[in-house]
Amino acid sequence: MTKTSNVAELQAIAKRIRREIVEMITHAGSGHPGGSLSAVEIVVTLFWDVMRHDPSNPHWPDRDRFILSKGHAAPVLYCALAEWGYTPKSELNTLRKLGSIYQGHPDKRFIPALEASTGSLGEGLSLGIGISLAAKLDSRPSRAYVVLGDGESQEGQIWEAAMFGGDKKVDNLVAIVDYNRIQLDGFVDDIMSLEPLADKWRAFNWHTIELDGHSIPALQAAFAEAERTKGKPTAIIAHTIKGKGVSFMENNPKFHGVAPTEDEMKRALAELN
Ligand SMILES: Cc1ncc(C[n+]2csc(CCOP(=O)(O)OP(=O)(O)O)c2C)c(N)n1
Repeated sequence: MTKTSNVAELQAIAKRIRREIVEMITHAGSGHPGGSLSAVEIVVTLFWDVMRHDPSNPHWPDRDRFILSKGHAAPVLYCALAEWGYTPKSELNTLRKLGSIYQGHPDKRFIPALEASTGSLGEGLSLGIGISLAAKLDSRPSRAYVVLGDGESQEGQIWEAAMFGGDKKVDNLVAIVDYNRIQLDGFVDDIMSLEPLADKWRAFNWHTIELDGHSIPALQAAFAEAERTKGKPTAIIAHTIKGKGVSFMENNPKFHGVAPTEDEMKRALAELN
């Protein structure tokens, strides 16, 4: 696997990862397809283009760090780790099986290359802040990228971390909100709206960028802008579609936490060909 900034290549990788996500969750018979599919371009742009990392040296001290705070979207992270050779690709279809390294949520006990075990929502931004501040104290070039859910953003701990990160000027940290507008059992706006979300991050002293979270060029530009931004952490509000790429999953709250059937998998794979 090699890094690339070529948008067509990155889009092809994204499509392949979408197929892998659908297959592994179908084999598992349970899991979270919607929020895995919405975050594909974010994860692909980071792992294939933006982040400094080295699978032959997973604990390279100067590496950039990725934290999937919305840990239930583990399949998208597992695909990236497996494609890069951190973990075996041949075992992706053991997702959620007893003894598999691919547990329902990312678990460092099974995958030491993970930066954090996540799944208890609300914690990842705090972890990212600690990691980013430690890198600064050690004068290392590492940057940290934390992917948050919009439903997750209803957690109080996110805003405590946001306040701290803005005040302490943690400018080697980027929070990406996967704003797919659906949480566990419905639409965020019906349950508890986050709006005005970008203004909230700005008020906490974060450099804030809104974009289409499925646009790889927009993500590339935003990550570059974040790196140029000094004295503030960056929040990227990524407008996405839950279930992106599979017509009957798109914007459908049912596919938050329900696996496709065999028949649905076939239809999904046909669409993703
Ligand atoms: C602290 C905590 N409370 C509840 C849950 C159960 N849970 C799993 S996913 C989820 C909804 C998350 O919604 P969102 O952040 O919007 O994720 P996405 O739509 O991107 O999948 C909830 C409540 C959890 N994992 N952790």
